[in-house]
Amino acid sequence: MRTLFLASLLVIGLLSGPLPSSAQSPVPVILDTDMDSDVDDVGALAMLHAYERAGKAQILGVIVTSDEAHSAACTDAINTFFGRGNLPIGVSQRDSLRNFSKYTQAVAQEFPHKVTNSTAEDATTVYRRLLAAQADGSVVIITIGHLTSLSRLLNSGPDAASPLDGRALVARKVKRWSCMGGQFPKGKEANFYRPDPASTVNCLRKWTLPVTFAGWEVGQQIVTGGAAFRERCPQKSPVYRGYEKYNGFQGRASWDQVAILEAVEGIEPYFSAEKGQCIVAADGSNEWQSTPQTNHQYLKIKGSPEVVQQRIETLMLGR
Ligand SMILES: [Ca+2]
Repeated sequence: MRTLFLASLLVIGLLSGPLPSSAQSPVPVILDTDMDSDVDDVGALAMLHAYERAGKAQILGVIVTSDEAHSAACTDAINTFFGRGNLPIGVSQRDSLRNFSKYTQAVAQEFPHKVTNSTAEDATTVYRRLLAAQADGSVVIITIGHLTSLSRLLNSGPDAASPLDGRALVARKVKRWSCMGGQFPKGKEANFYRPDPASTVNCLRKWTLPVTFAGWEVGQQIVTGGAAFRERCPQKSPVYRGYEKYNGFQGRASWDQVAILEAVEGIEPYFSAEKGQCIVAADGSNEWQSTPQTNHQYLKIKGSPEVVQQRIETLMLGR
């Protein structure tokens, strides 16, 4: 009887195809963020923590690509708030820092953290160590800022973590890249051109694995963090304080959150993908070329932006 039962399960499993995503292993991710001028990075990091608690993502570490003085401390404070104060943080810059964020200093002052930009490890060191420790072909890199740190990773040489150079290490360990950047089919978007378009060109030239672009025009349609969000969000939260300090809950486009959604849940059910090739000029402007053989795709919203907006805000609440 038991054998029959197990055989039935096996047949059902074979007939039903792949297990639903909720039953799959958590997606191991490295988040690369410019936690400074805009607040969508706060929402994006909160989403990632919600996914981790739901068993859908495993956050390996966070790379902070910013010259803002409190960007790393703010990132660590958010991680600590969500119970992950042990997460490695690597920074792109440790001196000549500036104060220009509306929210990072307040979040850092009001919520416990251990890491600061001055004391954090170097981004390339952290990227390489995290990748070297993972299974081959497993890691999803999510960039929601400019591409200075990813470019340095690709340019890096062997170190204590791995005898492989950056390109070989990425080719060995990474599964794919989810990138908030660019404007499609053509345009000029901040993560690609400000402040480091040379790194964008370098990354796209050296990247050989699949990459999905969440372009400016997608997140622009999805406004989160407005008055309705304020009513639902606990006040003693770095997410609440971030959005409050940024613009008093007037709402903000969800450029970065779209990349998180796609990185963990995939294209469906919220998006469709256009396959081709993203061409980036030296000034960081980009345009799309339709080509049959490609590792590039960009997202389009499928259905109502309101459905995506509600999904993102629920995750930003940590649910
Ligand atoms: Ca960002």
